Amino acid sequence: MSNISLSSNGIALPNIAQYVGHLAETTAHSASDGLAKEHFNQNGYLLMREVADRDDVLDVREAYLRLFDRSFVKDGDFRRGEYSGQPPVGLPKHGFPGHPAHAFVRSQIFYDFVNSESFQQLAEDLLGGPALRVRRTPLRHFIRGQKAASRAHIDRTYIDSRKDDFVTLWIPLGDCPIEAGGLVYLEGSHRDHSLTSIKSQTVPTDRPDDSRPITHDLKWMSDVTGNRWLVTNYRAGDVIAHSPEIVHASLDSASDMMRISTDIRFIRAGKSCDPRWQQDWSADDGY
Ligand SMILES: O=C(O)CCC(=O)C(=O)O
Repeated sequence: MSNISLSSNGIALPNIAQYVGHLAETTAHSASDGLAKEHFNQNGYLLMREVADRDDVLDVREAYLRLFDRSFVKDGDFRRGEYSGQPPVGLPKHGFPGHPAHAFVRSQIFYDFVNSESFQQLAEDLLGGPALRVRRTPLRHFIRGQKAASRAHIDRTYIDSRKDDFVTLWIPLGDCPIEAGGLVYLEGSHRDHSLTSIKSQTVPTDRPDDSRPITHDLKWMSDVTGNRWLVTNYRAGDVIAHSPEIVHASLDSASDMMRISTDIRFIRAGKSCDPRWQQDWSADDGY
């Protein structure tokens, strides 16, 4: 593991083998063969490279960033999308009505991207049959220095569904090296039934009034479970599918390369979908 310092929500995660490992990846570009599916069932995730066309992904990144002032991106390069060091001024909070992310998840280019055949096929291969895309599709955007990241959680706490009926595809919209703060997974946690009892312990949390995240302290989580956090350098075109049961979180962004991503969910056709997730995402919707 390279020598970079890692943290999540401002709390250090020691970058040593006791706490951090690499996500396994498959060479498959689809999950139609049994091996990829076996990998998913065994690991709780499936990391695949070059599932989406790199240029298509960068088109989406660029179209989103073009909704901001040119001064926000280094050298005015919206496609690369490095942070210039000048935060946008006068905008509502990320994803609230009036913020570019709120408009963007309602745009044609975003709809076309998230409705790509390759994502649909991947979800159907993993679910083993026809699936429907869940409409609420967040657009995440993290900038270096914010000390803000996704807390350790499982998806089933946020969306009401049976675990076998539902899959999430996390898609970086651009290159996302480890230091840019991509998604990290707690190894083996989809099979760890002691996790529910963890919630009854005294758990460090920076959100005492919100019972959905497990904790913001990834080192603590690793210490109590004995499991490592798995990381990777994501590239534009990669997709990682994960089970609703696996614990995941994200790291703080410490890179000029802004972390922009989306997470698409699919539910097995014929199964009821959490009604709160049937509208376009708005960061103030509270779900
Ligand atoms: O991108 C993030 O930081 C969170 C995404 C997430 O939790 C998910 O895809 O389930």
